[in-house]
Amino acid sequence: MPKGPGNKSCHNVRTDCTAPGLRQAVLDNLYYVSGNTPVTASAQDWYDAVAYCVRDRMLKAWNEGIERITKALDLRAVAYLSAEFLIGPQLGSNVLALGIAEPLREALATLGQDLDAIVDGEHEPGLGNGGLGRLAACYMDSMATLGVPAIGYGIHYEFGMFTQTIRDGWQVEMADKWLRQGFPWEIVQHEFAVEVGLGGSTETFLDAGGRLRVRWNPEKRILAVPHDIPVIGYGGTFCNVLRLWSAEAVDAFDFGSFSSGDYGKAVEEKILSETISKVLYPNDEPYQGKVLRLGQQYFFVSASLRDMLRVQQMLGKPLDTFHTTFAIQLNDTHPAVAVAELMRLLVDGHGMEWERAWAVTTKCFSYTNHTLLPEALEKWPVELFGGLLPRHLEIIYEINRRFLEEVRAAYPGDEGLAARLSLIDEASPRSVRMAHLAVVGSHAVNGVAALHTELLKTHVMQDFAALTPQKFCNVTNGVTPRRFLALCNPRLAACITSRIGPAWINRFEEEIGKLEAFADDPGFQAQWRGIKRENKAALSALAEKHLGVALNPDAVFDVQVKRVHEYKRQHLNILRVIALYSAIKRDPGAEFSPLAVLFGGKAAPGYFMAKRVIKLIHNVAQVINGDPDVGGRLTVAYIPNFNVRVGQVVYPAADISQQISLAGKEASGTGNMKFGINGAVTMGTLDGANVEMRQCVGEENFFLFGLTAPEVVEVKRNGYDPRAYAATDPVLGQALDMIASGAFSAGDREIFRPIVDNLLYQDEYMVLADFASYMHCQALVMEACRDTARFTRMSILNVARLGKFSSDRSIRDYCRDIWNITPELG
Ligand code: OAK
Repeated sequence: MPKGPGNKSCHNVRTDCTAPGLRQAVLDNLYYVSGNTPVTASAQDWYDAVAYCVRDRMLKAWNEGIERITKALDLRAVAYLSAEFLIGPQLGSNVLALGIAEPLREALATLGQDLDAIVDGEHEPGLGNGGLGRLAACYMDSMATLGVPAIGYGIHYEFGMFTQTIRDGWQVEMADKWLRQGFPWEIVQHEFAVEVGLGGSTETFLDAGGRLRVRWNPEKRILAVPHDIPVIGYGGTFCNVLRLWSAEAVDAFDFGSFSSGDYGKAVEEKILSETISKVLYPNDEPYQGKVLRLGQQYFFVSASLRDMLRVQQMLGKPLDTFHTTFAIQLNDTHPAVAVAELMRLLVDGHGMEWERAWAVTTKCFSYTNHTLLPEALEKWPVELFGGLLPRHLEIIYEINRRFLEEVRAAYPGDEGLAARLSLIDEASPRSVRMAHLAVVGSHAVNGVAALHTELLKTHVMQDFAALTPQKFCNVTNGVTPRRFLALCNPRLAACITSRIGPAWINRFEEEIGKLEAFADDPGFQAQWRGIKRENKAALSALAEKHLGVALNPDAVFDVQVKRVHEYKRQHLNILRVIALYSAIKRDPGAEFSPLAVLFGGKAAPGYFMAKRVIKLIHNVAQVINGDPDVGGRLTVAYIPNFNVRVGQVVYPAADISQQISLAGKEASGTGNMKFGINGAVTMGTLDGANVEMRQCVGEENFFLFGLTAPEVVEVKRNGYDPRAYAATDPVLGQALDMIASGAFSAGDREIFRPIVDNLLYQDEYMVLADFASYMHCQALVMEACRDTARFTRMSILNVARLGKFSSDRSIRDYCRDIWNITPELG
């Protein structure tokens, strides 16, 4: 018998989905892709072999998808432009989409391998910071599931989001080398690489027809190389592509320098060019001076638009119908320079008249805003912008000139209005307002939750909304029920399916409500609680392994996982924990139902206050977890390196979801939805999508506290004085005193002074104002948790009534209200 992957001939080794066929395919890959046998294979080899086996089975739908976009003349595809796609681990979700989990599990078992262990071992690509990037990935999933032709365009960062480790309670960042072991899901498409210019100058010239034209002579050119990742819809028949660009040198090697002995200079060009896609910027930091970031944005936007124009030309369609081929969605302002770039490509590159080019451009683009925080609105100093993109600055000036002419015609004499609407902020240093460019260049602008859209229209973009009210609309965010329920919570998924059938997986909004009929069924309730307990035990095992902290699966799991930011108010949460601890200390014998308070999330590396809050949480955890008076009834843990993979273990285990941002600050939130569809009950403010979630689940199934957005404005207008709250609320005063006096820092009164002082003397996010209401709410939560049947009913109803928050619904909204596209699969 010949040595090899086995002696059975298998002609369909790349397509067969039976257990024997999959077994053969895995062995084949092991042998021919990584040069191994089951005896020599490492865990990574097994992963690769399984991943390639699964990828093979996606390629039929993949090739049909590419043909669909490049052949159909009457098809409009979405081009989703986003600087971040936080796609998470790929193996499990692709197996789910193809429906091959069971035969694959069986096949691997015959080889002594465990599918779940292989899935769990995947190192995820961290190509996003948080909400915005993960939303883009959920939308890619939904577009593929609904049959909406789409290409996601983004950046193939060499280093994604940093890995967070904790040393002595402090966050320490480590580089994320996600590509070190290769990434089996991507296909590099060198033939579609394009050159992108940067810097240099512009000149005018007369073309053959005697027209004055402008030419940009870039100082530098960088090669953009596409890396394609298939995004397959649930059911496995429809596949879209995520195309991520990496930067390479046009000439990787300068032989002139090499032959004259300057070896360093010979590769200098390569190193400089590659820096463009080197690293993902952590958000929550000021934008000043980040010329590389603007370079990144332009780099991927230019390559993507040129890719789309290539498709347009391949289809043989005239350029002035470009908008009928692509609906281009700007995911926040990071890709907003696309407005100027498309104008440049059409006007300078193809000689189109300005007015025609502008009509095409505005019909193509639409813009989603994802933040109300003024510091997160991108502005680029004119000097920096013009240095890197001289032609684009000229184009933006011309767009602005024409736009302000219209404004002045509509509102004669109102120079204040013109200044407020201008694409250029004239305050020193003069800067380009990217949100204004995005609004002016788009036919639709949306916020991501009803409250957020309302606040955009009445505050942040008030003048634009008055000028062009028809442009503004709301599309409330959603999350994919495939990854965030079916995949991450298989026990609950099976339980739901056993009662209402499996259609909820791709018809969540329509089907999940059927669960409501079982909300009071004692048998179903017991099953529901049993599953939650098993999920808590799984999370406990993880905490035990990584943190050495034992979590009691019979405790209420109360969880806040998200980026650490003052507006999200992790410090309000820890003040609550301190107050509960004080109550136990005051009367250790009193009844206290076991409570595990869990945190997780990364702080931007340069965000001083957020990093100190992480340290405070750790120090408080150490004191409480080690106090014999507490006796394990209250436990605090910080789950390190929160990412998609960790989220998939955390969401299913939560009883209570903490969504406690100051009203008016969180655009939507999506973690709130992920917790909710896994049966956690929200303790939250009327902020972002919480408002709509509460409407859906019913106010009796949501723990509300805190000021409303209008009250926040009102209290601030009257002169907010946080010290007054500390002085009049003894529980709050004591919690602050404990931190200040060093009770959680071995007597060190300095380490947390910045937090306490900030709360007492500034408190921009009104932690102290909401504290009493939060504590009152906490008492109601504890009371509800003690009534098992009541709480289980609340949990079931949260799942049953959150159908709206499927990203499938969001994508249908975009299709109907913004893109004018009909999903092919319903
Ligand atoms: C990141 C950088 C700049 C602007 C916004 C963000 C961002 O991540 N925003 C978040 O987007 C999510 C998806 O829409 C929302 O759910 C979050 O509320 C919002 O903070």
